[in-house]
Amino acid sequence: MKVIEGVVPAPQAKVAIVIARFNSFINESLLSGAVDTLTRQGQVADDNITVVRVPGAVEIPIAAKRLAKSGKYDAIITLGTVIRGGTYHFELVSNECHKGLGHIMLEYDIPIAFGVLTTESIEQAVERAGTKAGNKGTEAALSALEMINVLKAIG
Ligand code: INI
Repeated sequence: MKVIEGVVPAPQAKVAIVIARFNSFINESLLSGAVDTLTRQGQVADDNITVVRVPGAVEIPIAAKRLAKSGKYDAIITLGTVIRGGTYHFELVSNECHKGLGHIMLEYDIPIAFGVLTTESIEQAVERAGTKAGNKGTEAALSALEMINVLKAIG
């Protein structure tokens, strides 16, 4: 049996992170988790990490598309927080963001890690941004590192 799986260290990797400003007090914790994981576990050089800031989750896909199209990166990590309010807006923002990124990943053949929180409340978001339910930015960075290596291994 031949098994292909990715390891975490990717010392030569170039990674772009797209982060939304909306709900920035949560997103900055996701960014800390992602950068810490890329550098300490992934051994990615600080100079090989590019951070792109956009207004909100709706704008994440177009920035990710431009980065993917540039061919300069091995993976893209997306970070943001969409918190449900009383209206249909939550579905529009989170679905557009998720769907857009899925298309870009396949069209440009580049791993895009989805580190966008979609929660019912601010409390749930805080829990997933470095407190009791872990850090979604860390998880996204780990998945990006693994996918860089698994795609390299597949060839
Ligand atoms: N953007 C977010 O990243 N999270 C949200 O929860 C959110 N809500 O709830 O409205 C949000 N809206 C802004 C949106 O992403 C765009 O920036 C805006 O509509 C301008 O295009």
